[in-house]
Amino acid sequence: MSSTITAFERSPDGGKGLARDTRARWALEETGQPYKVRLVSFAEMKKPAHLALHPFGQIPTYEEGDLTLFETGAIVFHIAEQHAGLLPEDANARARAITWMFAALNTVEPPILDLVTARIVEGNRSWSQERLPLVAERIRAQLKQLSTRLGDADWLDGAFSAGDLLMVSVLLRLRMSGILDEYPNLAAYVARGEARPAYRRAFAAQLAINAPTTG
Ligand code: GTB
Repeated sequence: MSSTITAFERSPDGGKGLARDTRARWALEETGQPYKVRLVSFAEMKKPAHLALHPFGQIPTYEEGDLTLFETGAIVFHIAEQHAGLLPEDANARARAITWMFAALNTVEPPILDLVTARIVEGNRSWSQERLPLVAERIRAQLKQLSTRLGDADWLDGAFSAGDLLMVSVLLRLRMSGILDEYPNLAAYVARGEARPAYRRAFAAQLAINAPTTG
């Protein structure tokens, strides 16, 4: 059954693929599922029709028959559970892949989001320049451990999984900061994720909306 996701009518990143619909698109592409996209404006996201789908008035949402989901992690997990390609068959390997999904969203992403907040939302506060290095150090503390764990492997635990999909997506938000390049194996890991045909299709689809080429 085809699903419908929501995405920004116009993403603030202008098509860099950082808005979270890219994560849902990537999961759908990895598992070969057709999907539709409904574009919403910032104003529409806060109106009752969208709030009925997403209580916090955000994107992405996911609709499939009479099921509606929000939270990208839950959407990716649902897609991975329903379709082959993102979670291993073996029960223990599957549990470990799910652990990496949570690690990406609960451990690695929070300080990265703090950096975005510190730079963009709090950038003009008097204390901002003092806070930024502290936030960056918290990111480095997690990346150091992640880098050690990944070592020379291609993916976090055997074959590419939904854990890698979310970890690569989370790390992508760091690229502009230069911090990712301090960990060459993590930078290469992210590049491997971006090189996957499914990621490229997902990226191209959101780019077509946010930076359409003029004829
Ligand atoms: N926990 C939720 C999830 O994982 O799904 C968070 C969802 C969320 O943050 N959605 C954002 C949103 O709808 C878009 S993705 N924001 C509008 C609002 O809250 O009113 C976050 C995002 C936005 C923009 C960029 N960017 O421009 O680089 C990157 C990421």
